[in-house]
Amino acid sequence: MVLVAQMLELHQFRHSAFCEKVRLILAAKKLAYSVVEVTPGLGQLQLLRLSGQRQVPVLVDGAEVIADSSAIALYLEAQVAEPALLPAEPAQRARVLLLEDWADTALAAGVRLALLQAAMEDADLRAALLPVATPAPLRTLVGAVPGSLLAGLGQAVDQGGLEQLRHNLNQLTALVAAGPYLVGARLSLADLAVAGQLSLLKFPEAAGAPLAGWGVPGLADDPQLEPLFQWRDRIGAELGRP
Ligand SMILES: N[C@@H](CCC(=O)N[C@@H](CS)C(=O)NCC(=O)O)C(=O)O
Repeated sequence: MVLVAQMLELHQFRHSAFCEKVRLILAAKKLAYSVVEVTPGLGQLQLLRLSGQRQVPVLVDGAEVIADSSAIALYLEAQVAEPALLPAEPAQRARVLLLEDWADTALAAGVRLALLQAAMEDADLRAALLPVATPAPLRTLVGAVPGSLLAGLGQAVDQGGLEQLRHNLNQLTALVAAGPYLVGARLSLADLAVAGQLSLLKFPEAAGAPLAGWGVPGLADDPQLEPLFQWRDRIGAELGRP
């Protein structure tokens, strides 16, 4: 174990799939960390000074500042070997890295679309999804915007993208029916990247009230996809993050 600091620091938005991915990695490696909840706007300027960019997650390990969930995963893998989240065998490793990249890009884009559509129809959800550190007046304002005003945005919701998401979720369901992990016989970064994204389609208990247990209508309550969300819950429970 060659971490620099006694205690790692995770700069995050609570309801971010990329931050959930990093929290799952930290849990898998059994690493203690403290959380800095970033305030949208001002907090992101501080993040820019700290890390040279404005997005979360950012991990701080003493003088080491690492932005981007994939870079954080590689950093932690290099510093804390066990349990390995990247297989040593080259083809297995390649499968894991390809799936991670797919989860972070195509799956993430589909999940964002589905959540956007659900949020357009639900003012409470819009307010609940805001980063925890969002100032109360802004939270009220966002919650109060009538859904009808967002209808224009609705035009922008790409139905093809939603169809592709459903198709891909069906493929994932087939994969998790075939074995406990997406690649090989052990937990890997692929599982954690996918589980992180799924946590925005059906929020785990760890999301806290009011989002815990809430899911995107039409997906989270689809019986065909139930084994996939059960798989996500099992991965979370295995890491002590129900
Ligand atoms: N590729 C990045 C994506 C991170 C990302 O998209 N972060 C979002 C939150 S989920 C963010 O910070 N958005 C605020 C912004 O872009 O200003 C990763 O893997 O960490």
